[in-house]
Amino acid sequence: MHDGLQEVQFDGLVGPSHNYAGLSPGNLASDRHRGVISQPRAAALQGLQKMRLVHSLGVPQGVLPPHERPLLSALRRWGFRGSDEAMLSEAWGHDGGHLVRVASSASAMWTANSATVAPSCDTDDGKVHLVVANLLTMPHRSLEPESTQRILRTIFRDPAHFVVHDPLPGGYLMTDEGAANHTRLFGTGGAVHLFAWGRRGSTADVDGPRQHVARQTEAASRSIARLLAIDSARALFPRQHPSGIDAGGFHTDVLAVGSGSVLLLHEQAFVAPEALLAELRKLVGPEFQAILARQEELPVSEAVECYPFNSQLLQLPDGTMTLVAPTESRESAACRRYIERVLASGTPIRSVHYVNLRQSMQNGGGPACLRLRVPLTATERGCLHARVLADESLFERLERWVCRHYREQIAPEDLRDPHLHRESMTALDELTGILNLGSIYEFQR
Ligand code: SUG
Repeated sequence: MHDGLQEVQFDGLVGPSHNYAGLSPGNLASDRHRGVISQPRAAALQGLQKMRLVHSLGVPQGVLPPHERPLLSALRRWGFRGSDEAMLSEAWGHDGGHLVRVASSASAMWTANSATVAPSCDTDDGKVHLVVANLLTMPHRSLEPESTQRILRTIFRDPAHFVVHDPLPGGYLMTDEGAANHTRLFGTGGAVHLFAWGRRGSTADVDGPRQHVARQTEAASRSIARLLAIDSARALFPRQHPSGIDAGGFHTDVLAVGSGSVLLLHEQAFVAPEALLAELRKLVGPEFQAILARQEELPVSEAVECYPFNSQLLQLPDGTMTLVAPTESRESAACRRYIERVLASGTPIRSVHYVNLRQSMQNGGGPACLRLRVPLTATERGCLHARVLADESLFERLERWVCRHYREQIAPEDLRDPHLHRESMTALDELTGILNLGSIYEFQR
């Protein structure tokens, strides 16, 4: 990276309503843990622990606030009336409580899905561009973009440096899951952006996944590349492998991760991986290195279960890179061996840190899902609004805040409890003060 450009990791704080509702078909962990009792306090502390680690490695760490949940305004727009309590209780009686579960998910924690980002050095107007993801495929996630947009427009509000684009219109044609399907690589040849997609969107797919839904369309990926205002010669649009999606690789970042001139991938991440890697070598430069895991070395089912490719790949101040990987990928012999092979293969990746994110992992969200990468120059970092760049004292304040407000456990039927909503609003109200965000929530207006 150049010009003082540094990638800031913006992690989503786990919200007070973190629970396991089995809302994401095609995400095998979400399905498997449906109805399990969750531990919101432990979940939020695990997330903060990871942020602390990243910050201690010398990598800039940012935080993004949870969204308001349950989102009572959604219940109101679905036609429920009366006091908050009456509405929750009436909605709970419909469809076995499904609408309340949809309105209660803390899924905004997975900020890799909040937006797609291009750094100012890659865009034609020299500004950082962010496109808010519409997240239209999963109903609970489709409730996020409105708040995400408000939050990102608050933090990245300086028009001299930042452009925050609206989520894409166009419904089923334009379904978009944000940076989870985007990778920026960089080498002596310059920057290259990969925008992966799982279904075409504009035409029927006969060759798509058979069991699970493909969440990102090619039409959406191409729109995002246009909006980001990057050189079209530097954008590639590989297709996610349909068998990878059917195996549970619902986002590209479940089966691949890249940064700088390195790409780690499973052979079922993309269709025709060899052709893609040859193209990347041409564009990124001769230093480009890919470590491809074959099915024999690491079965895709194990990669989906243990998430080694959902590691964060971080550039360290000393010029080397490190992997922040979930502990699950150390517990699996095949994943651990793959990571050892990565460390021994002569790339700049020299170390691995295993982190316990069990609470998020059980919903299909690993280290890479929990962060949005935003490469910023020193000037741009100085122009961020609000206190979202973390340091030790912010971590301490946030940990105390979590311990004060978060429940230890949430069982499925707790979601009907109106106290949970009130407790969450009290917590979020205090958080906007800690992060100096102003009144970003509907309930504060
Ligand atoms: O969209 N899980 C999220 C996980 C997102 C992971 N993100 C990335 N791969 N970047 C999802 O499927 C589960 C919620 C529940 O079932 O309660 C959920 O939304």
